Amino acid sequence: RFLLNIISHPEFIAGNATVNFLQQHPDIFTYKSAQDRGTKTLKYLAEITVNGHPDVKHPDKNKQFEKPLIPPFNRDLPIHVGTKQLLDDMGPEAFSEWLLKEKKIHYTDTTFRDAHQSLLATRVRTIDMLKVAGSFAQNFPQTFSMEVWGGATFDVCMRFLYEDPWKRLQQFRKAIPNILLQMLLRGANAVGYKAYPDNLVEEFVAKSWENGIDVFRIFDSLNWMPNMEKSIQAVRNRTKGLAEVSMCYTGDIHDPSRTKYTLQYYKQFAKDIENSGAHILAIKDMSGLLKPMAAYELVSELKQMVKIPIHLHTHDTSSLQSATYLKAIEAGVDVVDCCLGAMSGLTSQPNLNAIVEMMRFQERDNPYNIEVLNQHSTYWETVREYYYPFESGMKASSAEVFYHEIPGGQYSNLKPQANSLGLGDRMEDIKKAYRDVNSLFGDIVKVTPSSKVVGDMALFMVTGNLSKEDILKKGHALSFPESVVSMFKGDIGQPVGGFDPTLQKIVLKDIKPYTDRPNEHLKPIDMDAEFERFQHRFGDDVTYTDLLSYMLYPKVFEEYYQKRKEYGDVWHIPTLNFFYGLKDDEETLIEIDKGKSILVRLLTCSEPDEDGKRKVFMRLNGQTRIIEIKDQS
Ligand code: 3PY
Ligand code: ZN
Repeated sequence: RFLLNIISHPEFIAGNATVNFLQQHPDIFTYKSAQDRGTKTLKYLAEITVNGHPDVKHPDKNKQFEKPLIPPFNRDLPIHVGTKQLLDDMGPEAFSEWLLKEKKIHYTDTTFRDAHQSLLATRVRTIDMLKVAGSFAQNFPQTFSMEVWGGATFDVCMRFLYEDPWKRLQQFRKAIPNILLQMLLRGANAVGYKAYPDNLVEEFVAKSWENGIDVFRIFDSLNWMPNMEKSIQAVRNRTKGLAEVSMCYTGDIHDPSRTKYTLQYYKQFAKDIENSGAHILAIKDMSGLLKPMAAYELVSELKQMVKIPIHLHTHDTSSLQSATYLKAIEAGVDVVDCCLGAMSGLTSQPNLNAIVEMMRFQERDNPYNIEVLNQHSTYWETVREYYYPFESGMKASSAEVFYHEIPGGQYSNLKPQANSLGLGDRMEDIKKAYRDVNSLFGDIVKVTPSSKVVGDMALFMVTGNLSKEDILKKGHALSFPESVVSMFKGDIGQPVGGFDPTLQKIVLKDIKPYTDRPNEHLKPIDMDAEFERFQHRFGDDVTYTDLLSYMLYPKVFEEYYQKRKEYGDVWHIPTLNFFYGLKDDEETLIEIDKGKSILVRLLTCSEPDEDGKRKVFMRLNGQTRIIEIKDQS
C-alpha cells in the first residue's frame, strides 16, 4: 500500500518527486486510504445523481435551498461544566437529590431525537446536528440534558441514513462534553419492537453508557412493570448513569368515564417505580393527552407520593401543551422536555425558546441567552427544509388527538404507511378505526410497540371495511395481522387489567397465550461466541457494537453493512447531496476525515448505453473521474 501510495500520488505521476518527497508529503502514509474513501464517496454521489435516493420518491427538482447560518461557537473558549460533570462527581443518588432541591425549572432539549422522530420521520442526519452541537454545549451549559439517541433513531440511522448509530453517539459525546446525554429505551424491547434476551438488553445498556449515554429513560409500552425491571437493574449495576423510569400517560384523569387510568392508578404506579430503584420518575405523555389542569393535579399528587425528581415529557399535537407545562411547573415538576423553536410544535415537543421566555422574570426562571437560542432555531428553520420529503403534511395542531390518541412519533409515520397500502385518502377512517381498536382492546397504553399493533389493526380494519362488531362476530374466521396475534399471545407483556379473554380467543384461536415475561422465553446469548461468529462472517473490521446492532436488527444491519462496504462512511456527505445528488456543474466540499476534505464537481452525465449504464463524469480534487452507474429508471 505504501508503495502504491507513492506511485499513485499526483506529484509523483507529474514527475515532481525529489529525494525529500517523503518528508514533504507526510500524507503519503494515509493517502491511499483517503483516496479509497474519496472513490467510494464519489460512487455514492454518482448513484444518487443518476437514480435518486430510494427514500425520496418524488423530489421537487425546482426546490431552492438556503445555506444555514451556524450559531456562534468559539473553539478557543472553554466549554463550561454542566450536569455531566455534576453526575460524574456526585453519582446518581446524590445527583437525584440535588435535582430535587433545585428551585429553577430544568430543560431537556429533544431536538436531536424525539423532535425529528415526530416531525421528519427520524431522518435528521448526524452532520446537521453536529454542526450546532458544540455551540449548544458552549452556550447552554445550564441545560439538564439533551435527548440524542434511542427510540426509532437507532434503526433509522442504519436503515435509511446508512450511518452507524454508535458512531453518532460517540460524536455527540465528543461535541457535548458537559451536558447529560439522554436516550429512550423501550425496556424489554431495548430499541426494537419485540422482546430480546435479557443479557442482550443488559449488554446494550452497558455499551450505551460506555459510548456516552447518561440518562436512560426507560418505559414499557403497556406500563407493565416486569418489562422494565431488568433494564433498571442494568442501569444501576452496569453503569454510573441515571435510571429514569416512565409512567406512560394515557386517557384523562378528569374524565369520569375513563375508569382504568385514574389518579389513583398513576399514584400507585409512581410508587412502584420509585421502589424499583428509579433515580427519576418520568411522566411520558407520548400523545399529548395531559391537559393543563390534569397536569397540575397529577404532578402535585405525585410530588407528595414520591421522593425522586419528576421529569415531564409531552407532544404538542393539540397546541395546548405549553399550558400543561405552565401548570406542571406551578405544581413543582423538576424538568420539562422542549425542543428548539423551528423543530417544535405539531406532533413534536413544545417550543424551548417560548417556554424560556414564558419563565423569564418568574420565580422558577432558568435563564438562557435567548438571542443565541433563537439563532439555533433559525438554523433548524433552514435545515428542516432539506428534509421536506419527510414532513407529515400536518399544517396545524389538532385537538383531534384527544379523540384518536395517536402518539406523536407514530402520527408522522401513519400517513406514509397508509399511502403504501393505497389508503392515503382514508386517513379519517384510519383515525376512527384507531380509536375503535383501542376500545376493542380494552383501552390499552399506546406507545411503541403497542401503538404499532393498534395501528396495524386499524389499517387491517379499514382495508377490509370491518367494524368493531364485525371483529367480535366474524373474527373467528379472520386471520389477524401478525403483530396483533403476537400481542394477544403475550409477546410484548400484559396490559393493565389483562386481555379480554373473549377477544383473545377470537384472535389467537388455538395458540396458547402466556402471562410471564416474554424475555423469560428467550435463551441468553453467548456474546463472546457470537462475536467470533460475527467476525468470521463479516470480517475483522466489524466491532462489538456492530454485533449489538446486528443482534437487535439482523436484516437491517446486513443491508447497512453492504452499503458501508460499497460507499464507506456517508455521514459526512452534506445532506442536500446525500438525498438529492449533484446538479450539473455543482461543486461540493466534503470533509471525509478531520482536516481532510475532498472537492467534488459533477461535470456531466452521459445518456444510457445499450446496457442502460450511464457514465458520470466527475472531478475529484481536480482530477477527472468517470463512474459507470446503471440507470434504474
Ligand atoms: C419511541 O419508542 O420511539 C417513542 O418515541 C415512544 O414515544
Ligand atoms: Zn415522545
